[in-house]
Amino acid sequence: MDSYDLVIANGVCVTAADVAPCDVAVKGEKIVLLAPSGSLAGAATKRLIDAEGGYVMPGGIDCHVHLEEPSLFGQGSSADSFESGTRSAVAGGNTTVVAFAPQQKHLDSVLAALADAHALARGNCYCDYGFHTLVANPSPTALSEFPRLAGGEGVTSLKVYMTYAALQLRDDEILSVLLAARRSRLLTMIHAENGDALAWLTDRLEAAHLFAPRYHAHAHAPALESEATHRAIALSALLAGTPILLVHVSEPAAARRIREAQAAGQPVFAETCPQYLFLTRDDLDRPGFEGAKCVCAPPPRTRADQAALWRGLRDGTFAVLSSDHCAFRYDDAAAGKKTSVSPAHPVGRFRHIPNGLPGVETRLPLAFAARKLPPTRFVEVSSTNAAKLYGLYPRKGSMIPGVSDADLVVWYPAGALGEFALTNDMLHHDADYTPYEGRTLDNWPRYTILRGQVVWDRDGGGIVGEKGFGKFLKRERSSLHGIWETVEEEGPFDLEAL
Ligand code: DUC
Ligand code: ZN
Repeated sequence: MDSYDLVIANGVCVTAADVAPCDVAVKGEKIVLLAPSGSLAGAATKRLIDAEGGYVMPGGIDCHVHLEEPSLFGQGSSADSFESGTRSAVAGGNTTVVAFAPQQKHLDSVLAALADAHALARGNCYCDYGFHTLVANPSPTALSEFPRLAGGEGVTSLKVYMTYAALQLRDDEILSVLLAARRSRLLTMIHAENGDALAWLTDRLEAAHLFAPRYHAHAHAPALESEATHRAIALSALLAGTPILLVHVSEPAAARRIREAQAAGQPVFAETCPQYLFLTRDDLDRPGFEGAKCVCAPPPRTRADQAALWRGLRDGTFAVLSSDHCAFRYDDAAAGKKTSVSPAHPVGRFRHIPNGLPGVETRLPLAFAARKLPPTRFVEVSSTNAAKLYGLYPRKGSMIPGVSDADLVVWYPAGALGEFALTNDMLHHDADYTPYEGRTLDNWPRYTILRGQVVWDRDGGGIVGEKGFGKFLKRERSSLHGIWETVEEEGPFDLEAL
């Protein structure tokens, strides 16, 4: 019998396509064989893991995390560094994250921003990582750098914002970005909220002395998201169907518009996040200032909206379920949520509450416990589609022998943990809270394996991987649904002439 460095025996393997009891054999950093359950238990030379009937899946890929960014979303600064954020990621079953390299508005170059992000991440990560460029200033320099991003740098996606003073682009600027991105085959991620209307509403609410966290949800009205989503889709269509991905979609009208564009054959993709599936706007109305723990943008909506988003995850409207992890400490008046509290505003001013929630570690366990997706679809939206969308497939997000990295998450057998309440002290981020405190869960990643190495062993030391083992991933162009192969070359006018 051949021998293998690592064998995971007696698991139920789940990919985006299949569910089957089988053993997984690993040599070096790769999966090399899938074989009938129990057949490889004697073939491990270094380590044998008995999955005892638990699920074995490709490691989670969280393609939307904010780590160690400057202050961009109101005041305050990120609680999580690349070190603490990726530590938290592996404890939650993830083997890859894609974070942002933020260009600030006063700077010309996106390559310089990328170099800064590399300097922060290099040698500090527990899991593999890539970067999306964040374009806040589409200067001639920045646009001229796109071919290099897609080529040598391996950064094949970028994000633009339709809101936030520090980041917002006008429609003409978005068009310039989309056209340049199309030419370099970069996927454009869009935060769709109408920033001007939002600022106007915020001023009106403040003029009426409505400052508490719950008014954040009033200012970020659903109509502002659906309007901006519609506009983003129209701009993509204007440029002959240039691919876009709407990030963190929170409400059904936006989802319906996305579905309609998809049905018409437009290359429009979408993401949703756990905060829109498990929180509601009532969470912004927790006593005192506690609602600030759930302030993110867009905000959590209603129970009916949650149900619509689950439907969108099942029916394919949403390709990915990401965390949008963007952690700020709560009880921190210098850099966290409480920077917005003052003697004049004891419940803070919602406009100054840093927007964002911790969630990289809880994304998979929360979605697992919800039991609203078939296992194959769970893998597809939490790993496989992220790999395809962001040019990592099939090295990541799959279990193809000889091809896929041995990036795996092994769950406990059904019922082994019983029901338990989530508490922040179980988590490995540097935030001082989780918005999901007290939620009932019934499973957790038992092992996380990155390129053949166990990096998280819940019962055998917790974090057992090393900081710096996580590698930077150069990404290829997106391959989800062959988006660049099928992109229309002919538009209503000659794009090459623009
Ligand atoms: N929304 C958040 O809540 N945080 C970070 C960025 C964003 O768009
Ligand atoms: Zn966003």
